[in-house]
Amino acid sequence: MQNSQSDLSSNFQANSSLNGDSAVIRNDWQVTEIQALYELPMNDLLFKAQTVHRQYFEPNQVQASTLMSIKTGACPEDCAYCPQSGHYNTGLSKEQLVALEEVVKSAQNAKKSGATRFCMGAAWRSPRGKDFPVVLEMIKEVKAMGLETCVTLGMLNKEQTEQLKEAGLDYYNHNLDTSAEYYSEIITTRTYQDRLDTLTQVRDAGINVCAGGILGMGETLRDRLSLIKELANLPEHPQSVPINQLIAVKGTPLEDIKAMDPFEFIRMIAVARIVMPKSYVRLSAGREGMSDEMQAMCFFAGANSIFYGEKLLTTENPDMNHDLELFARLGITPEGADKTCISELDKEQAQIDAAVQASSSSEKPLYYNAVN
Ligand code: SAM
Ligand code: DTB
Ligand code: SF4
Repeated sequence: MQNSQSDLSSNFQANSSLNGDSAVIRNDWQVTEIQALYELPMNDLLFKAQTVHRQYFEPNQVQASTLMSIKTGACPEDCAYCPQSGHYNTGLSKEQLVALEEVVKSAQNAKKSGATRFCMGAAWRSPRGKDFPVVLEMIKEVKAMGLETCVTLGMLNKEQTEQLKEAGLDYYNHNLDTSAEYYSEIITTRTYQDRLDTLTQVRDAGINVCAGGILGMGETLRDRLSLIKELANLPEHPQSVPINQLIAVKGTPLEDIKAMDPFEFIRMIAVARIVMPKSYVRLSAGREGMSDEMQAMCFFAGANSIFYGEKLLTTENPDMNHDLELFARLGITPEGADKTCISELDKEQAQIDAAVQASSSSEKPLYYNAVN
């Protein structure tokens, strides 16, 4: 049956009243309120999220952070999702802290490729004595290159937090990961309160907080909403909120978990955007398993940051050319990227494409042919 003119006009009014909402910064969200947002018809939810997004952000820009694992594997914690936990056999070998020069080289490449932030991750419960001063050096060197710095090193004490601040650290990543209620199903070697305590320390030291979680670990909708509530009700909203989709890694207790419904994921991005209007919401792990269309919907729902580069810490991420192509198809520009570097990359790629084209059309192959 067709809508009458009056149905259409009352629908229009409902939508216009959403448009009139001003995005007030609140830290007293109830799960029921977040649920009411989550359950809106998809078009209303996306419209509301996009409306809020446009009050604080340039709508067609996405920030890009590149990750590097500076110490991989053999972590003493038992996080059920994590390929780096020493409790599970995921085929990763234990590695030492990487050398400073390697970090500098990777950060230079990240900058050249258009990243504005370089995030260094260590598989630690908390930083260790002899390695910590080296991490401080890494932060100083990367910052001196004109990149924003982020590290994720596990739990911190006050002295370590202050040293990180002194070294010039911009962001500390420390995720709540799931709801307080579901936490003990996922991790038994630390508590939710431990996580909150480190976040308090980081915030009090004046370092930007990067805190988010993982969706798709077998949690209920209520757990997901409760995670968003915890983040939104911190004394200050985290400046950066990574929303990861579980990468089910073989050997971890969550290896057989089925991928979640993409629309449920997109809805969670939208509610995160609405309840934390000024925070960067990062579409984080799991993009390799998402279609371009799903990622585009996440950007429309208010995600405005990604991890950029072929690798996350130990798992795959879309390759950079694919991301740049997707951005171009969507009219998105990487926020603050060094444009001369990106156009150099484009030129290099064009030269490679031309050479491949020439070799396939000429009689003399450009490359050694192993068959003959
Ligand atoms: N050890 C530090 C810690 O736990 O804070 C830093 C590294 S840890 C790998 C950083 C974050 O990566 C975790 O908090 C989790 O949110 C995310 N993560 C780890 N494994 C993941 C997976 N398989 N899928 C999605 N996200 C994952
Ligand atoms: C975050 O929230 N996601 C990133 C980053 N912070 C450190 C890590 C994702 C890790 C995915 C699994 C891996 O590559 O080992
Ligand atoms: Fe260790 Fe962090 Fe992985 Fe947990 S998430 S096992 S703390 S590296």
